[in-house]
This record gives sequence, structure tokens and C-alpha cells, in this order.
Amino acid sequence: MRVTQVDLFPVALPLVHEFETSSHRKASIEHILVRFTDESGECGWGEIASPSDPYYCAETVETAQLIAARYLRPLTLDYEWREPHELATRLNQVRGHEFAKAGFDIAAWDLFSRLRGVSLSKALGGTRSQVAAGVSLGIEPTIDALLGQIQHHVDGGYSRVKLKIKPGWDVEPVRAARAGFPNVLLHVDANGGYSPHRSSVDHLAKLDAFDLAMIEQPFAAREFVAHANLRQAIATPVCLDESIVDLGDLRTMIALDAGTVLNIKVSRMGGLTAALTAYELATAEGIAVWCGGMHEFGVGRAANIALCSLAGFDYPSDVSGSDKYYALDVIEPAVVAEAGVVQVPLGAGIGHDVIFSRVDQAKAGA
Ligand code: OSB
Ligand code: MG
Repeated sequence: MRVTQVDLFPVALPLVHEFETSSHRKASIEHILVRFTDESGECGWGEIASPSDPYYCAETVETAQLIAARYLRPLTLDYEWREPHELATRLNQVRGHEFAKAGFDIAAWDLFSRLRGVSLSKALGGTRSQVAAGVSLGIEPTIDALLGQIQHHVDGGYSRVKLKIKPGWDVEPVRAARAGFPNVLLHVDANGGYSPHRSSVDHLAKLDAFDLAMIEQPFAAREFVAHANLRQAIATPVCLDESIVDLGDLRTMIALDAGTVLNIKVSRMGGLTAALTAYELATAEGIAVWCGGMHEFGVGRAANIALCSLAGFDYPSDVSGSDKYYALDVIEPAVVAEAGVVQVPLGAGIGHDVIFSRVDQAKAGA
């Protein structure tokens, strides 16, 4: 097939609840929706879920827009391909810029599965009709406010809660969360906020007391050795997020035994094609996998949900209902989580319709 038109739509939506990590705080999200149109007039949608600012990774919404318009769009237009991995290989001429590439790869998978009349889940090899959903909660001004947030989401049926931590906001909030919610599956995510020294290892070892499912990315992305040292020193499993951008990173993680869990993010790895390859290697090597999120709108979230429908995504993923993030998502029907479970759509492609009037209304900068 041949994509004859690529449209980029920057969209900004306010978050229902402000979100703070070890690096920054945000009240709204700006992503770029990607629309492919092929020669038959069929469309495929993708989402570039790059953070606006370079605090999670080096990409920003502006770099993503530039790379998409100047390099990825011309590489996509009028290129003949049969399967999404062919386009992904072509786009990999561009080094880095995984978030930008992910938006194009998701659009290719959506178009590909729509043309075949199958769901994205089925096209990817998914076998589950529903996936386990958790929530990721930011740093709050007080421990009471955090407990209120946990209560709200436990009341909403979620059985797994991830808490953001940073130096100065770790042992005490986690102790309070565990005391208040003895049966909730809990894990923590530091977004690389700790310095890679022995004192951090000793400090983080205190979290072993709280029966956490894992500690996610305590050190900076390239600190594989620090993660390997931590993994030796604590009982809580170590999970990597920012460290794993490509298969080479995953091989380093495995070789150094730098963690036992992988947070596969479609966006961070450059798309569904790359995520699938990482999934295959990780599961073959006994690394547990689950799917992380980047506060995606419904398009990117649908791609994440489809990925979670593959065997092995047992631990609940960061695929919450649309209402956890946005009052009005860009898709219909909205993503719904009930009793901690999201149904995998059966319709062709991502299985949701993009509501163009909402995309237009939420145009970034408008
Ligand atoms: O580290 O997983 C992360 C959001 C923005 C940047 C980094 C992360 C996150 C999340 C959100 O945790 C997860 C979600 O989309 O629900
Ligand atoms: Mg993370």
C-alpha cells in the first residue's frame, strides 16, 4: 500500500488532575495526532506522545513536529509497503526521535489492520479480550492528598497503584500508602531522580519494608551499572523505563542483570513494531513485561491497550480509563476501566473513532 497524505494535528487537552514527577509538574498535555490516508481513501491514526518539555527524554513537542514534518513525512509519502515493519525500517534511517517515529508507526498499524478488517490487537497477535489496568499517581502537596487520590482510584476499581517518588518524597508517603491500603498492588517510579551512589542504594533499600511490586527507574537512563548494583542490594524487583529505548539497551539490561522487569512503552521505543520486538526478546529472556503510558489521548492509549492484549502482559499496565486523564477524550467510545479491567476493542484498527471536531477544537496554540 501507499500513503498519499500525512496530516499532523497538534492537540492540547487539560489534565483532569495535575501530575507531578521527580522532574516536573504539568496541568495539560500537548501531543500530535498523525493521520495517514492511503490511495483508497482509508485512514490510519497515530499519536506522537512526546512530552512538551525535555524532562523525561530529549524529545519535545517542537522537535517531534520538526522531525515529523521534515523527515518522517517525506519518507512515508509514496513509499510502497505491505507490512508496518517495512515502513518502520525505512523511518529508522532517522536516528533517535522515537516518540515522533512511534506516531507514524501506530498510524501504519491502524491503517494496516483497518484495511484487513481486523482489530489492532489481532493484527499484533493479541490473545486477550480484556487487559488489567492500573493507575499512575503523581507527587501530591501532602500525604493526605496522596491518600485521597489513592482512595479515589481504589474506589474506581483499580487494584494496582503506581506512586511517583523523588528524594524527600519516598519512604514516608509509601509507608502511609501501604498502611492505608494493605491489599493494593503498589509500585513506585522515580523517573531517574536519585543520584547513582551507594547512599541512594542504602536509602532505597528502606522501601523493601512495604511489599512493593517493583521500583521503576530510580537512576538516570544510562546508569545501567547503578541499576545492576541496586538490583543486587534490594529484594524489591527493579524495573527499567527511560533506560530502554532500543533492543541494544534491552540486551545491556539483560547482560548486566540491571533489572527483572521491563516497562514497555510504545512511544519511548519508537512504536508498536519496536515494542513487539522488545516484547519477544524480554519474554524469551524471562524479563517480566507490562505497558507504560505517557498520558496518551485515546489514539495512543488504544495502541497501548492492543499491545497489552498479548500473552505475558500479566502485571496491570498504565492503561487507565479516559476519565482518569481527560474530561473529553478525542475518541469515541472513550476508554473505560471497570473493576480494574479495560476491554480490548473488537472493531477494525484501533477500534475507536477519532472525533475530528474535538481534534479541531483542541488545536494546540488556538
Ligand atoms: O514514567 O511512566 C512514566 C507520564 C509521563 C512521563 C513519564 C511517565 C508517566 C506516567 C503516566 O507514569 C502513566 C500513564 O499514562 O498513565
Ligand atoms: Mg516510568
